[in-house]
Amino acid sequence: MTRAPMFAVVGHPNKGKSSVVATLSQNDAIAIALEPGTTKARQAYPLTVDGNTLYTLVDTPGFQRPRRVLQWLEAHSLSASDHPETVRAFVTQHQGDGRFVDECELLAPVLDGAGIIYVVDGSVPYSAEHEAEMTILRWTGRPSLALINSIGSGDYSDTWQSALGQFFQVVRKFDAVRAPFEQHLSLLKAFGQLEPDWEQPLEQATRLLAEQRQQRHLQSSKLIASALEELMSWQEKRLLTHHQIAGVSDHQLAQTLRDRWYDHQRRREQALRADIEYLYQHQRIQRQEAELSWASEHDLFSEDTRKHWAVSRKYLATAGFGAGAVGGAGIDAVTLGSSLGTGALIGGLIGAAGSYFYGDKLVLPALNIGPLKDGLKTASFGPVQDSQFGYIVLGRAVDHWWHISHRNHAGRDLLELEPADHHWLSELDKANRKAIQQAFDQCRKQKALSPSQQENLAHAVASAMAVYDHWRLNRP
Ligand SMILES: Nc1nc2c(ncn2[C@@H]2O[C@H](COP(=O)(O)OP(=O)(O)OP(=O)(O)O)[C@@H](O)[C@H]2O)c(=O)[nH]1
Ligand SMILES: [Mg+2]
Repeated sequence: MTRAPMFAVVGHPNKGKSSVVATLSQNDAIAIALEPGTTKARQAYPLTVDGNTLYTLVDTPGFQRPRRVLQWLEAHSLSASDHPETVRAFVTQHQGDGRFVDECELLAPVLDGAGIIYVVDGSVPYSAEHEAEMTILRWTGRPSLALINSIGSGDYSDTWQSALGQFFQVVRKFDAVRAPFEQHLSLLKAFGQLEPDWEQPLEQATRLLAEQRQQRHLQSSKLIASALEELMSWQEKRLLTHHQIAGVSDHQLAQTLRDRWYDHQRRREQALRADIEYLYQHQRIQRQEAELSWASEHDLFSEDTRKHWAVSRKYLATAGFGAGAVGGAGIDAVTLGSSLGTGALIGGLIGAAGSYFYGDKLVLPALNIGPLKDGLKTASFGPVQDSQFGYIVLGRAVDHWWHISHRNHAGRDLLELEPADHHWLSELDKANRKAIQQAFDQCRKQKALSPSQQENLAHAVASAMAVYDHWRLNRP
C-alpha cells in the first residue's frame, strides 16, 4: 500500500498556514493567532477516518530570511540538476543555527517527501521576499500547489495569480475560514493531480470524507430526536410522607421541582450540543457556547427564544395538532390550575388549548400531587404539555447543528446562534410535520416511543435539517 500523502503547508509568517492546516485536518486545537510567529516548530496533523489516515498536513513556521537562504543556495550550486541536494545540504549544515531555525523546520518535511502547499495572503501585494520563497521551494523539486487565502480587504489576487502561476503547478483561491466543505473536497482532488501516486489515495479520501459527512448528518438527526424525546417527556418526581407534605407548602414544592426540571432540561440541551460538536470534531467551542446559552436572552426558556422558534397556529394545524392533543392527558394539564373545571364545555376547552398552546409564554407543567398510597404521596412536575417547547428545542438544536456542520476548524470566532427571522419549518412536508407532532403528543403523555416511532422521529428531524439547510443557504 502507498503511504498516505503528506503536505507541508509553508509560506510567509502570519498568512494563514495554520488556518489551512486546521480546516483540512479538521482539527480545531491548532494554534491560530493574529501575531506572526505563532507556529514555532513543524507539527504533523493526520486526518483519519475510521482509524485510517487519509492524508497528513504538516504545519510549519514561516520563512524568516528567504533571500539569505537563496543566496547560500546559489553560491553552493553548480547546476540546476543539483538543486534538491543543495537544499538538503543547506538544512543539514544549518541545524542549530539560530538564524535559520524556521527555514530548517519548514524545509525538513519537504525533503522528507511531503508535497508543498504554499499559502499567500491575496489581500497584500506580492514582493521580492515572496519570490525568494517560491524559488527556494522550486529548488526542492517537490510537487507544489499555491493557495491564495485573503485575510484583509485588499485584492491583489490577479498579480498573485500570474506570479504564482510561474512557480506552481496549481494555483487556487481558498479561504481557510469560510470555504464550504465542497471546496475542501475539490482542493483534495487538485492535490491528487500533482503526483500520480496521490491520485488514488486522494480520490478515496474525498469519497470517505463525503460519506463521513452524510453519516454525521444522520447521526445528528438521531441525537436530536432522542434529546427531543427526553426533553418532552421529562418529569421530576418526589415521594413524600404525609408528614413531609404537611411541612412544605405546595408552592415551595412546586418551586423545588420546577427548578430541578429547568435545570435538567438545560443540561440535556447542553449535552446534545456537546455531542453534536464532538461528532464534527469541534471540541473547543463548548466553553464559549455554554456561556452564551446561559445568558438570559438566549436561554432555552426565554420569551425571546420562544418568539423566534415557536411555530404558527397554521403550522400546528397542518401538523395534526388538535386531534391528538385536545383530550386526554394534554387537556388535563392545560386546564390544571386554570379556572376551567373538568366539567367545562368541550368548545371552551379547545379555545383554551388553542390560546395556551400558541401563547407567547411557555405553559409550564403544573405541580401534581397524587393520592395517598401506603402512607406516601407522589409529587410530580412535568412533562411539559406545551408543544411549542418541542419546536423551540428542535429549532435551537437544528440551528446549532447547522452552524457546527458548516464551521471550518480554522474558525475561532464566538459561535453566534442567530434566531430564525422567517419560519424555517414552513417548507417541511406534511407527513414529517405530523411525525414530529405525534411524537411530541406521545411524549407528553409519557408513553415511550417504540423503536419504529423513534426512527420516524429521527427521519422527520433529518428532513427538518435538510429544510433548514436549504432555507439558510437560499436566504436573500
Ligand atoms: N479573515 C480571514 N482571516 C484569516 C484567514 N486565514 C487566517 N486568518 C487570520 O490570519 C491570522 C494568522 O493566521 P494563522 O493561521 O495563525 O497564520 P500562520 O501563517 O499560521 O501564522 P504563523 O504561524 O504565525 O506563521 C489569524 O488571525 C487568522 O485568524 C482567512 O481565510 N480569512
Ligand atoms: Mg501558524
